[in-house]
Amino acid sequence: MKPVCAPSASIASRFMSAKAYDPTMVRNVAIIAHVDHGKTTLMDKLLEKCGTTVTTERAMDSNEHEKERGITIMSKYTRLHYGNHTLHVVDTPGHADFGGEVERILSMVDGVVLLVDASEGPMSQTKFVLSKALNAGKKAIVVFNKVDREGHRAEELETEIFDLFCALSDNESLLDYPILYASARQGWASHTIKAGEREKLGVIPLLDTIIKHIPPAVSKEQKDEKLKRPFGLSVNTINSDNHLGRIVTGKVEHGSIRIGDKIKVLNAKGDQQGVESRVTKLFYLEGLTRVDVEEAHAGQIVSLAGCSANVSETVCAPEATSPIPTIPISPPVISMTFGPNDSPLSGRDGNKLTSNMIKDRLYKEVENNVTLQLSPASDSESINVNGRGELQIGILVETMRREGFELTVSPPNVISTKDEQGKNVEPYEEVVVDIDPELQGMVIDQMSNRKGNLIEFKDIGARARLIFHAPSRGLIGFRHDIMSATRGNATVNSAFSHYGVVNVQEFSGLQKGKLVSTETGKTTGYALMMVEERGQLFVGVGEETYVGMVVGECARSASELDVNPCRLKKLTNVRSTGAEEKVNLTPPKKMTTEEFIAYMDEDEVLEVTPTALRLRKKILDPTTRARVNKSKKLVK
Ligand SMILES: Nc1nc2c(ncn2[C@@H]2O[C@H](COP(=O)(O)OP(=O)(O)OP(=O)(O)O)[C@@H](O)[C@H]2O)c(=O)[nH]1
Ligand SMILES: [Mg+2]
Repeated sequence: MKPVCAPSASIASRFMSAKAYDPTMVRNVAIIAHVDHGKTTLMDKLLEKCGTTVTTERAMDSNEHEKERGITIMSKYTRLHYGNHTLHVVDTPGHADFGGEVERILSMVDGVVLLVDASEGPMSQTKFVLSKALNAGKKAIVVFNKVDREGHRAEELETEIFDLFCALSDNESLLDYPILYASARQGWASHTIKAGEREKLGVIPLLDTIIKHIPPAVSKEQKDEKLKRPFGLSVNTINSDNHLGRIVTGKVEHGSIRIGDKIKVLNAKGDQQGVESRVTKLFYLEGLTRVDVEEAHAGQIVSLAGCSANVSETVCAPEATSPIPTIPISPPVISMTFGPNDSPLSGRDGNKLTSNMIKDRLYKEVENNVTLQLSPASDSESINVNGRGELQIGILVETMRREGFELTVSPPNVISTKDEQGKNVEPYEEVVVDIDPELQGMVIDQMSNRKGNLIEFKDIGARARLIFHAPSRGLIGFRHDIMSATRGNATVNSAFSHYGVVNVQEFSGLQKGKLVSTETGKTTGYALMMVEERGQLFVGVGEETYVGMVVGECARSASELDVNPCRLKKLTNVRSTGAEEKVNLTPPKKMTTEEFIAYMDEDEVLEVTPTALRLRKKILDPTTRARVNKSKKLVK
């Protein structure tokens, strides 16, 4: 590749100062897998082996939601020193909703460690992340994890993995990958599966394989040319710091940078953004701590302060003229509308209430979270948030309510698009359901209501594995429904598979009957005892409710049923006023934000405040709602 421009004198002298640095000793690698296959646990052991004291399990899962939920949500890198080598290792999320986090870091690494749970085998997200890595030309190392478990299938999975590689890539050089067996939990990764032998070297065989198999950050041949070029870094993540301002993180693609150096920002088209500035801080993460440095060079992942670049933009030396190309990421598949809370209880809990505050917060979010996009909503007070799934958007809602926001959130809509021939197409997902064999009929029935096609069926030990292709539109709420129908027996995994033709307009029979309040006030035990006879309650005694709020699910009917959850028992002259009799009620069903998101019907919205989640009809007034519903039916 041609240098962007001839090296200036200052760069030439920088090259001298960078002489001691050898990018061929650097390896940049990401650990990728399906959810829960053990990536972050393996990171703990790599950190320990390279000298970091790890005091908590899954140390890289450092943000609040990650700790609470026990899953990784954001990709995070750390720098490790192994012998004379430097490794930047990126831990990535395995949940399908955060697949974009894997896509966005691929441009920073030169290879991947593909972890596969040796009992579960490759799952929907294994395919997704591997296909993205192979498409980007990244070399892979396959690690069968959880080999400590009884009845694992590591050896028989080898053929399945090879078939998967062949199906995803025809680049022969990428099909030649090493295989290791591991127990991240026990702290070993070995070329042999033989008990007694495999434990001996801990994770050293994996570290050695990374050094041997993953190409260096800069090859020997390109070393001089890459280091001589003007500085260029493609921004992968942004953060803000009260003292330093914006901090941008990415890989130094070429050249070197020192504190005090002049920099500028180029957008993807090569247009300069803002004015030139100077680097005020440079640091990287080593183990779990921040290490300040004076300079950074091609091949290193580093954070810098001193400019206001956005994700995917290029921070570079003033003399550079071209931006660094980035790998495009898949578009969002669902959309939800966020607006101010307009329920009768609005403003009681939160301190961030206005439409402008909500929009500003969301604009800030999408600056860093490139897998989310915003688009105008049908009313000017609201805004559409487009993302990958219910969990991703649910976590955003949860974060905002903890910051003091009140919101109204609509149910998710699947984003359809047009194919090359102009036909309407919508996203389809591959859904993998593992279940006890006697319950498989129930899964197939539920899936056929959602227009899912069974594409594969197999026995995995004592359980059955059913694999479907289904339109994302039909899958909203599927996980919730199948978990309640099977009392938690099913394991459901899904990931985006392809765009398919829209061949059904409506999904009938999925709507649930709701118990809708006709009163505003506090619920009473006496009233709830009667309401409970109609179905499952969402509210307990003494909770605030209002006209149009959904207080439960109706057991028998699929339409809405008006109920009065606030009725007081008529007083007799024997009992004293005010005192409610003790009633025995089944505890109300309390759902999380993302459970509500998956559960809401089209004519409902979720009221979100820092202390409450309330499901309500979009149109609260029953007469207006009945009129609108009637006219909708007539239109159909
Ligand atoms: N038996 C066994 N369990 C393991 C092993 N590695 C990880 N686990 C367990 O698997 C669960 C998930 O581990 P994580 O390290 O969080 O998995 P992950 O791939 O990082 O998950 P996400 O980031 O959410 O996709 C935890 O309960 C771990 O203790 C292993 O080698 N053997
Ligand atoms: Mg993890």
